[in-house]
Amino acid sequence: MNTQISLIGAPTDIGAGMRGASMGPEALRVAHLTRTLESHGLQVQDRGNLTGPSNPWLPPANGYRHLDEVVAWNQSLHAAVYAELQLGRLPMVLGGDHCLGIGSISAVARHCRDTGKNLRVLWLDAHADFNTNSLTPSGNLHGMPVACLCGFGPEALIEIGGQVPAIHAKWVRQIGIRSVDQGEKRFVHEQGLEVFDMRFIDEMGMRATMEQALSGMDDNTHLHVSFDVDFLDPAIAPGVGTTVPGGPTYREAQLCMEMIADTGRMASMDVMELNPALDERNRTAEVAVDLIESLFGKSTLMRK
Ligand code: 6HN
Ligand code: MN
Ligand code: MN
Ligand code: MN
Repeated sequence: MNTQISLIGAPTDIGAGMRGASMGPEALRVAHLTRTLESHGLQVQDRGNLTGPSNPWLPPANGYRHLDEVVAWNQSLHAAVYAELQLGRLPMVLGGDHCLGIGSISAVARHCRDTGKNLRVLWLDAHADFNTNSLTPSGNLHGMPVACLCGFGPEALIEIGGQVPAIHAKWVRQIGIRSVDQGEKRFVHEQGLEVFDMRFIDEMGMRATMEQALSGMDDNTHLHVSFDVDFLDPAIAPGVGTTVPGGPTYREAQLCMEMIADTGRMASMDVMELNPALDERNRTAEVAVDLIESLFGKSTLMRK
């Protein structure tokens, strides 16, 4: 795996239904993200934070809240992530809310087109994030990034990566899903997204789930991990805006990350939706850093 990591802070809550994810990047830094990665022999460059429009906190217009601002943040993130990939580095986006997945993953998809790689996206989340402006109950764009990436969304967002759609639904595997809106559910089925929901994880266990979700990759696969911190059970991760009970436990989440690390294929990632305003003494940030450590191959005595 690439050992040259670039941290890119995207301090905004522009697509969320609650304020506070804008403080996510700093909370991850305070939880010693850089030092922790370095302790595993990784070379980390913290590129600091992107800047963009502030949150005007307006109601939806045409089914979208803050569309222009969301576009601006995602354009800037797209450029930053693409630049790091061109330098041969592994970009780690520190969100920020999950609408930023559009800028991040569209850049990864563009890089994969340039280099002839096959893209696989692992979407770790309580939510499918597959709404459109007609399906959304909230107008919040953090509920729509996967749909936008698949070509369903406002023009300015779906074309950020230069090709529409940026990705195909069949490249995506969603894990940990347990909250999907009514219309969104129909659309997920219609588009054939592969969803390993909590029911599946309950019945099959995390190991079999991850074996399936990670199957079919090869030497030419670029694996992108989009980690929405609300993937985790709220008992271990209260610091998110949209908690949903019944998520993976600490150990299940660790196993998920360890199995991703074992593939050696992860080449870019996001850490999204951490909301320090809702956290308790930064403990959700600390859990996120623990899990990121496993994602980069921290292992117990049993392995190397
Ligand atoms: N996230 N499905 C809900 C909505 O408003 O569209 C919640 C979305 C949550 C998004 O957590 O990234
Ligand atoms: Mn590359
Ligand atoms: Mn999400
Ligand atoms: Mn979520």
